Amino acid sequence: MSLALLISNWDVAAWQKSLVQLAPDRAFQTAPDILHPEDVRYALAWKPAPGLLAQMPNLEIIFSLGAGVDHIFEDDQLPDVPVVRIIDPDLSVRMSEYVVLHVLMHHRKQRVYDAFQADNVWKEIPQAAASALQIGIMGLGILGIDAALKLKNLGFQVNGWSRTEKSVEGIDTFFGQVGLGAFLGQTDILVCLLPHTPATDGILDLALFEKLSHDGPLGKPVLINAGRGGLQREADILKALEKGVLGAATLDVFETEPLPDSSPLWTHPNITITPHNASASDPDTILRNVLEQLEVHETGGTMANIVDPVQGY
Ligand code: NDP
Ligand code: OXD
Repeated sequence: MSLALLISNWDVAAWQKSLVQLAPDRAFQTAPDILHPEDVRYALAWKPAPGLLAQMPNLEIIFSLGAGVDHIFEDDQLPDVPVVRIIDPDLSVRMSEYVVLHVLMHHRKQRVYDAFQADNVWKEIPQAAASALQIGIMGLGILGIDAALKLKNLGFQVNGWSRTEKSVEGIDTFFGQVGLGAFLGQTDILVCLLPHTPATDGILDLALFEKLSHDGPLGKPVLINAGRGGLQREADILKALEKGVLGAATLDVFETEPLPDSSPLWTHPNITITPHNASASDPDTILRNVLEQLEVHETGGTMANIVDPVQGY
């Protein structure tokens, strides 16, 4: 019985090398060469080809090689086996680095200074205190809470929004549809760390941007989305920037990835783009996490981080 590495869009060779080093005694097959699907007991997946998992009759567990599981639940032939996701300090630290970097970039107006430097301009512009800025984290889960606490430590006012009620010391929390309007109204920089599910699909649209605070120290609100591309309506982001409903955006994730060459997002002066690398999955770290979970499972224990298929995250 073997493992299967089902990976698209990442460097498969790095994962194979790491798996051989960390688990030399475990046989594994790698997509697309799954020659013996009946041998596969555990699938280690990142964006597996739709329908592939259904071809494995003895599959027991699907491990997502990242925090998100939308890439697995999108498969309409998904076998009825547990899906386990990654919760690991390495993912949280990397994501918080990204969030802090981009919040500070907008707060300290770094893109303006980059433009000044290109023209040899020595000029200082007024700078608000961090404590004057309200950062709203949409998705107060494992990654959202870590980022929220780090931003709080830097002196920002931090709010968080989740599906169910949450209490996090030092953070003002809001939840559900009833809490969304008040949360947005107190947000100068919106950081989205939501999962992509049917309930959150396209949530980042013009109507939502219009509810953000428009009288904060930055003049216009800013969007940072490192959750998933399916959360955002890119035409609405462009419209919001054009109308002055948003002042700027940092986007790590896109409706179509890789972002097509023809996308107007690439050249917009107020958009910062990164290639879905806000919190990259490091093969050694992630595979260690998976192998520890397998050890628990195979010795009769209960694995952690099993995803609720009803909520889809
Ligand atoms: P969690 O499941 O720990 O947190 C998700 C949060 O979103 C929870 O607070 C949850 O609410 C909230 N949420 C979910 N659905 C809704 C809803 N309908 N309305 C309001 N709130 C909702 O996930 P993680 O923090 O580990 O990861 C979050 C996402 O980040 C991943 O799903 C993935 O898409 C993305 N990600 C992106 C990466 C990148 O490199 N760009 C890397 C890693 C992850 P509640 O607390 O009530 O359950
Ligand atoms: C993840 C990701 O979900 O890298 O972990 O996007």
